[in-house]
Amino acid sequence: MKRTHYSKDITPEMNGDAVIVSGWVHEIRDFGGLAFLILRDRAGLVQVTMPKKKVPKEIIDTVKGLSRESVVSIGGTVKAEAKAPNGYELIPTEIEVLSIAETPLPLDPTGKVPAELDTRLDARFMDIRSPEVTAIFTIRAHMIKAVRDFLSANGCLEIATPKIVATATEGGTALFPISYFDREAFLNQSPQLYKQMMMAAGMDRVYEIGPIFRAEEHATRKHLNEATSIDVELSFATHEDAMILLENTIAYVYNYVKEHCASQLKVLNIDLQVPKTPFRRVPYTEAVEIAKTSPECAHLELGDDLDTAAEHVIGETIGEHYFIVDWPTNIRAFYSQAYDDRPEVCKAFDLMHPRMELSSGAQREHRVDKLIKNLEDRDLNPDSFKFYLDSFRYGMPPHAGWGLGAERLLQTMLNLNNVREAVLFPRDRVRITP
Ligand code: ATP
Ligand code: AMO
Repeated sequence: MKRTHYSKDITPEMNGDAVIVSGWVHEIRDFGGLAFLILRDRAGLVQVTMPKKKVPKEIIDTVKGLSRESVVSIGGTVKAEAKAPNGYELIPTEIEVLSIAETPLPLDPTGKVPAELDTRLDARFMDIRSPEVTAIFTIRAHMIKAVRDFLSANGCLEIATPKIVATATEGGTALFPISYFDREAFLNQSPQLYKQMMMAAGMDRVYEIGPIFRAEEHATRKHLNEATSIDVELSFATHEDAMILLENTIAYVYNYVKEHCASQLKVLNIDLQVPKTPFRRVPYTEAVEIAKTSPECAHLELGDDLDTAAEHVIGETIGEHYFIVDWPTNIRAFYSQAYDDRPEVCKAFDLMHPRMELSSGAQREHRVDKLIKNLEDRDLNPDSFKFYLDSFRYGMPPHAGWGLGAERLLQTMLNLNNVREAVLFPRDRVRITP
């Protein structure tokens, strides 16, 4: 039997048509003279209705012998029925049993028996069957497509850079060392050095959507050890150009998801509000002042990095997406460019959602002598960055860019409690399977 339709593609107007659907046994209800099988596919549910008088006994017996979550194909006739979930039901004429599910199930994919996130992640293949989780990953796929469409329409070329690398780029978060023949190597923390080298290569505007690895030791609701970064780098551009592209990317993604994922948003009970652009630019000094209005952040001093508590106070005060700009030079990465007339402040920015940081970026230091000084000021050895520095010696345009965490973008858009819910198979300190 070959599937003809997904559940959502069948409508009451198809009354009388013959169709074949395939999927999982979501539920069986038996009322003696009348039995129902609710079949679930990726797109939703189909009510298969079996009045004893109208449906062959073999089919009813087969259905009654099925365990929940078994896989079947069912052929039948569409019948318009206002009381059924999508305004139609299916009266079966054929059934093929493709896989019998063992019992008991590791999880209840109907969600009627709630489970802890850890239990869900242990049986992730089953967890993803639930309509809510299917909706999250359907939206994730659309979100990534929207990013690709938008960046490519804005003249960015997609690139792929190595994930096995020789150096750190993001001080602070630790590296994962790997065994690489007889040499020291690491998993990449960011495509930072490589996307910048593409500016020297003349690629002009590039983006990459790929994995980044961070050996974060702590367990939080917003840190993963393997995350997906959406990276952009733009030549002949300033940090302001980069921020404009970033806020427009966010707005485009929200609009796209609102338009293309209405049914998934409904499953998740989300009334998606598209953030208004331009986002407010809050200078770092003002951000510190806002944070210090809370006793929890009274200890904060100018020059400190903004911790999670400060992010929360500022986020609650501003209440929508915003940028923090003009950071102290010495707490930002070496590749950020300082203002020439006030070198203690740099052209770096963070894009914030009221709940957390979504993205970091900057105008980059493209003058090699100043870049080497930046490395030395941070006790980094320029020799370790030779391959990178060389690309600045023979014609490097001014450039700017950003890195945006895909999981945090999805987490904040769908108001997910834990960033792990935005990854199929999250990696954290304790989890490397499944
Ligand atoms: P960046 O690496 O650019 O700071 P981030 O988003 O990982 O980005 P934040 O989430 O803003 O950083 O957190 C700020 C700092 O606090 C980070 O160094 C982070 O690793 C650390 N941090 C966050 N939550 C915790 C926690 N619960 N325990 C310990 N450290 C934490
Ligand atoms: P940064 O280190 O701020 O900047 O990372 C950019 C964005 O990536 C996401 N992110 C994470 N998401 C989940 N778990 C993690 N452990 C994690 N670490 C980072 C966040 C963060 O805002 N090279 C710069 C970017 C640039 O300047 O272009 C960088 O990596 O959403």
